[in-house]
Amino acid sequence: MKKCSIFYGAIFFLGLLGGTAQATHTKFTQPLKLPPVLGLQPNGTYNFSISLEAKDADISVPGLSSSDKTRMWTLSRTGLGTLVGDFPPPTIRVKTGNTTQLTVANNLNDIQGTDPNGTDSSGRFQGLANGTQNGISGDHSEISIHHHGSHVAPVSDGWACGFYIKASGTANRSFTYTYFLQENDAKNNTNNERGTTEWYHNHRVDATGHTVWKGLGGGMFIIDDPADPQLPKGPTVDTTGALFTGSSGQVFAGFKYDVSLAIRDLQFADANIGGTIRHNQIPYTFTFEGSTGDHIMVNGVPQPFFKVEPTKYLFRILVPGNSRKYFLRLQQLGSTTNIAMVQVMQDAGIVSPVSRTIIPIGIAERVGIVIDFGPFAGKTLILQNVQSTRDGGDCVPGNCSTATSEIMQFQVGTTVTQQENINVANITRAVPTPSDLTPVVKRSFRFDRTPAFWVIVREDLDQADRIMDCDRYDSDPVINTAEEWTFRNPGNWTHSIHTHDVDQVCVSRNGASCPASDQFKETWPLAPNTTFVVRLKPTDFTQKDADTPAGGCSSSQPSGDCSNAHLFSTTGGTVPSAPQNDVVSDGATSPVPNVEAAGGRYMLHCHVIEHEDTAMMTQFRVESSPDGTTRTTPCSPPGSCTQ
Ligand SMILES: [Cu+2]
Repeated sequence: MKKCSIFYGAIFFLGLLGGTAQATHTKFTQPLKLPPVLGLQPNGTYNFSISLEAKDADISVPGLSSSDKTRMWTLSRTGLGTLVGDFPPPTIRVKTGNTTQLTVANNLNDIQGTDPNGTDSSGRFQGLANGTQNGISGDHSEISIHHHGSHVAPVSDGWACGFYIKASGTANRSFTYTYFLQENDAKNNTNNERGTTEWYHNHRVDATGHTVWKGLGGGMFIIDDPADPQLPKGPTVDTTGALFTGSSGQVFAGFKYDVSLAIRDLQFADANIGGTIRHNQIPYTFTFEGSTGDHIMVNGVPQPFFKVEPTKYLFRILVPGNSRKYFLRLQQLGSTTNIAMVQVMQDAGIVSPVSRTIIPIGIAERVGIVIDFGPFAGKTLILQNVQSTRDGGDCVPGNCSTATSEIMQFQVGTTVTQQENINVANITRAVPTPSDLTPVVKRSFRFDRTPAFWVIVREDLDQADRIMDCDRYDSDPVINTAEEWTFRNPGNWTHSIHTHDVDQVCVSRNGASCPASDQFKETWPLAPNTTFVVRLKPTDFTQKDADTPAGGCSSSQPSGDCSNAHLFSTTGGTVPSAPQNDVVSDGATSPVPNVEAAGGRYMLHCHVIEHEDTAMMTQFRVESSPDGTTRTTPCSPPGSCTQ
């Protein structure tokens, strides 16, 4: 097992030459743009490809001193052939129940040439290809793409510790992920995943922060749910929102009344790239509490305006940034009356509608909301970030500036292109209840911090602080067996707690019943002094072949290569004496893995990226039976295996 000393602090990839840019740009001066959409293919197996390339992003930051383009990491449509890449990355619309493959290629070095900070033969500025984070050595240009919210075989889960897609060499330059888009959630008889708003992002252990900051996070929407006809859709549009006719040069961007809003922040500054000072760059500054910027971007546009029609829109809102949380509120310009936003999607899928006026949304959470602009023809509405309602503890430097208090503007027109007879009140989609999942095992996790790490502690095991270790798994749920997990945050920082592979049903929050808006999720807003209790039932297996080999993560791994994976040292905490026992609800016990046991496969972690990068992750291995056995082949389709 590799050990590595770690230090934390502000590490800049690029020389930060100028002061940070002032957020003085005039808001609501640029139109919202829509990400390109992959997914026009007919029914059948969908195969999509995207390419990681360091390219200029089509970002214009009014008020900054130059027209220099912002160099980002883009997950671009393949064959784009231009200097400008896709930011945000393309939205992928996948049909529920249809096996879908996503091939991701890492072309960072191919695009950048041999000098990561030089210019290539086309004279393009390079930079950002490599670089390290947190002072950890190793190649941080390799990536692993997690389909967030998916129910998927481990090998396609985007493991943080392996199966890396590499930027150099000849091996492992691309990886094809397979998504079955099937799931049994106890109240969905189709066995297909519910329609919802999911997304995809890099998950490379230790070093995800700089890549998320640079742009690696796009939407992945599960469509063709039985409830879809009751949601706004409208005619097809291009990336400007104009009607899509398929003419040359137009890029398909989904549907007029079904709109993706990726809300994130960035900080712009001058930077030295290849010996040349370039403005409008985004050097990443690691901040232990969570990195933030003072510009709010929606789909890559700072505080945009969006021309809408006086009808109903579905907005799929995701927060693919590093750490900033938002408190969404909608008001008409000049009014203090809150306008209702009807939530029809939680993380795990379409649910019966819940009318809301304030919607807190943290990193990696998603909501689908329907806004009826019908009563506001000719008016102007503002989507605000109501910072005064924050739930304490997460107001970090840069997080409370006025520049971040308004997100975007809606300019409501007076005509409707396509009348739709939408009544979201007709959506009646039950979610599983706690009584559907009687737990056999209970586990409790405390999300805490030490001077050098954010940690996850199995409180029921009386563990000392535990540091994420790729070689270790801390929990061993059994297939088709319900468990109850408690997430407790005794600290003063808000976490976003994400469990891979399996959706969870809320049992209680701080001992009370769960809010109607937070019933069925996989990313939980764990505010300070908050305890969530959830239930879950895994239906996928860890594959034995994909386990970390006994003795440590090594290049002998058959399907991937985790030789460059950094394994956190345990210097930040102590390890418990083994074996310990899980507390089983009937009073019996079952053995849990030793800390040095073979590796796990699914992640439970905080999605504040800087917390995740400083060890706030734990692994669980889904076993075939209580004796600890695992399958050697994927369960295909998920949920169809019984052992
Ligand atoms: Cu956290």
